[in-house]
Amino acid sequence: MPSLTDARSAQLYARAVTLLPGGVNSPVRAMRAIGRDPIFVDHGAGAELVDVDGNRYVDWVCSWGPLIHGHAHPEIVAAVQQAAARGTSFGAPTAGEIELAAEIADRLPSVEMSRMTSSGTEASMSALRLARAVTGRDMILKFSGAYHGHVDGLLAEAGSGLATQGIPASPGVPAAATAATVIVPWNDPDALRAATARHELAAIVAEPYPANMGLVPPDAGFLGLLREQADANGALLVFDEVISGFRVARGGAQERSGVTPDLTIMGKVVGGGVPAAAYGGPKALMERIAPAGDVYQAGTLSGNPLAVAAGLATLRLLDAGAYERLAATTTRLAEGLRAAAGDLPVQVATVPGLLTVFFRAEPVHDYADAAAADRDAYAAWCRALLAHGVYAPPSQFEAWFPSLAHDDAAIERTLAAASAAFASLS
Ligand code: KE4
Repeated sequence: MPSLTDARSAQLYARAVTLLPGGVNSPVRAMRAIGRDPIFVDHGAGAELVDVDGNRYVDWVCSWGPLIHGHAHPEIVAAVQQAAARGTSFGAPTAGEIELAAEIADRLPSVEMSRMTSSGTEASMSALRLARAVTGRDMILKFSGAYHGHVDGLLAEAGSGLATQGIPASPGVPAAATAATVIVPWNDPDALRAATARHELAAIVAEPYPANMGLVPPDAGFLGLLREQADANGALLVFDEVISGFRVARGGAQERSGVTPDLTIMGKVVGGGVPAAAYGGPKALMERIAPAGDVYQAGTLSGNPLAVAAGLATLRLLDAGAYERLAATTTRLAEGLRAAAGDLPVQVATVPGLLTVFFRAEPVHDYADAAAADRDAYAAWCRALLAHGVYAPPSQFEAWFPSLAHDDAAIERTLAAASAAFASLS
């Protein structure tokens, strides 16, 4: 197997760990889940990432989703450059923020009004604060394996038995914060019904196409059941579309599934790779947010001109054919990976614009299934892919993010590398 020259990455990593926790600014980048040190990036171009040692990779992480047009798209770069030349931040309203809110509303009819934040975590935290204010209730129901950012109350694991109060999943998270969180398994109607029968909820929050336990699509009818159970319980239904939004369809998962949430959390694509996220919903709900209403939420760089410029350019480049092309790329990749895996115990889960390769003989239906996948095999396969010039998500619990920059050549390169990597396992 070819070996990576990573001397410069190793040099940078040795210094990084003296200044940054784990040498990185976000844990998954450290590549610990695949048993190697991180690769430091020099630049990206289209579907390609080039590291500081000059190794070139077909990149299927694409910054975890924002880069739906690939790296350094000239029109997005130009938009950011032009915005920066006029000033990087004002702490005052700009016309671009109105335009971006309008583009969001045009794609997501349920989001009549939105508020921008600088991260998905902030957007999640704010949407749930609004749900609690609107309902006058505290309890939030989430699904095991789903991730909505590092919000204290949502860094929770299921307590003893199903449908009971959550327990902290990280030191530093107060038990009181997770006591208002109830966690049930994904795709489990009985557990969901038991929890909604037992608790008066402020909200049911879900990634409609969960991609933080790897991609585990909802069973037929399950999203509809979330809507029905939220209504029966008097809770809001909150879709976390940070990943699925503007990716699985022009109108995200709520368009593709036909299930409409009360509030939507957005991120990634909406900022085009510059820090930006948002939450939104009907005016009647959103006008509770300060200063229109009494629910406080704020952010120095919320709606930042550079992020707004990148987000507007990104959304406006997503023309009618974009989603067809992205779906075709995803299908081509998924079918090729299944073929390359041959008789190996591998599942390839996919929805348009997203994909996960699980090392497991049976389909993955929930987090327990995902956690039972062979992480060592995934890690070895991922390391082999890197050696063959393909940068796949360095964790079994993440998704691949196809982009419009991934052409047939990128797919062919990936499938050749995947075959070689699968072969190196057996
Ligand atoms: P941020 O705070 O990282 O911008 O967004 C949090 C978030 C919220 N909701 C969903 C569905 C998300 O996937 C995320 C963040 N996604 C991860 C990747 N699975 C970001 C990568 C990282 O943590 O470095």
